Amino acid sequence: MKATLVIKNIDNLITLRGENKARTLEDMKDVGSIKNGIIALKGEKIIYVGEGELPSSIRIDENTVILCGKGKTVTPGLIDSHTHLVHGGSRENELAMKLKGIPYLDILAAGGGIHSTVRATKEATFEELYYKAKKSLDIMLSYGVTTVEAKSGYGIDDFSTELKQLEVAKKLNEDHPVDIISTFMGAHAIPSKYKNNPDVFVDIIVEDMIPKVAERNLAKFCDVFCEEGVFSIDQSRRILQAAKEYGMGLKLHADEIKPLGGAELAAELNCTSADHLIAASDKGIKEMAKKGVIANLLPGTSFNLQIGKYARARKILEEGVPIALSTDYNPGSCPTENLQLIMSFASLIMKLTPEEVITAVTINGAASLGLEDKVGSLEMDKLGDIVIFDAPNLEYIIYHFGINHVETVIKEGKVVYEKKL
Ligand code: IZC
Ligand code: ZN
Repeated sequence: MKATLVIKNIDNLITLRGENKARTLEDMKDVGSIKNGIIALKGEKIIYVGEGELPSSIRIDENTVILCGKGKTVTPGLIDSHTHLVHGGSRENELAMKLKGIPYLDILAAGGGIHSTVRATKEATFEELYYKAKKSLDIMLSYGVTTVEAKSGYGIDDFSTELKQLEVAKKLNEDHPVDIISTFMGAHAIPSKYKNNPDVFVDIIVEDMIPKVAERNLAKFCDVFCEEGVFSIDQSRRILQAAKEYGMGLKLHADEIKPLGGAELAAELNCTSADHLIAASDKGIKEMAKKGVIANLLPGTSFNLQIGKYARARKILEEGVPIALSTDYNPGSCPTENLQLIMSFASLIMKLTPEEVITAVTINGAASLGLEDKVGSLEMDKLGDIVIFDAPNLEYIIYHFGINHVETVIKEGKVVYEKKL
């Protein structure tokens, strides 16, 4: 068999080999490191991962791209499994309010926050949204991210804007090297029109929007912002049950700020992931463990909102819940595309080990998007999504924080990003 791309002499090859499923505490310890590793690809897929030299069954010729991993750390492509990628405008005007201590939910209740991004997203053309999101995707790719989840939710009751966001994500998925998995999140805020009768808006989401999104095949998942003053537990349940009937996977913004019982609901509904969990209860965490719901943690949001509290990552792991980590990239509560910074926060603030962190942004991120059989680890027959870090080991990437350590990104067997020196 002829290899089309080989990375050889890799000082620290982190394969994440093992079962294609979300991993918990014990299984997060062994990240399948190989010293003096070598990896070979044919087309978009991995054909060999090992130590030293290639076996004689794999040939190379003058067309084979050969990269050197001396002094480098090589990992699977990173997966950012929770973002609000496609949106109009920005919200730096909220900084002054944040510095005065005005809470996120108060800004939202006063008609700002998400509502201001809804206005900007409605006004933006398809092209404007496309190029703004593309710019963010380019940044994410440069930081080693090869798969991104993207939510709608800045149209809310304006369904054409919801569709516009999902269509932009679909087009970018076709045009851009980064793979995009779309999530319908019309239930992101209560529109002012329905302030006094939010259940009418829930009816519209359930009876009209979800069937139409499903019919157009525009979203793999459905998500709800289950939060005080936004969607209640009962409303969230109704929306997600409807989405399930239409074949969508389920996600939930759960217990981000107030302990409403989102973790419990995510377990009850067998959600693929419950995201945020900053205020999740002990009971909710235990129930998630029983059902195998992935905890998608977003420490950049605690940092940006200055709520002084982070999800209890160690407790969550010790109860047997698998953890994924994401940016939550959005204009209001986490305006950053930098997943490496989130990895540093997760370790230095949430006390996750480097092995737990890399598992959370690779195979566990893949599982939280239902992609664990395709990406998230470096093994035979998986896609050749690979990052070469200019770093001697994993600790270095996490410890030396706030900068980009990526040297080269390979997506489906092709070099798609190279750092300019
Ligand atoms: O635009 O504020 N938390 N939704 C729920 C967000 C943050 C995004 C935003
Ligand atoms: Zn979010």
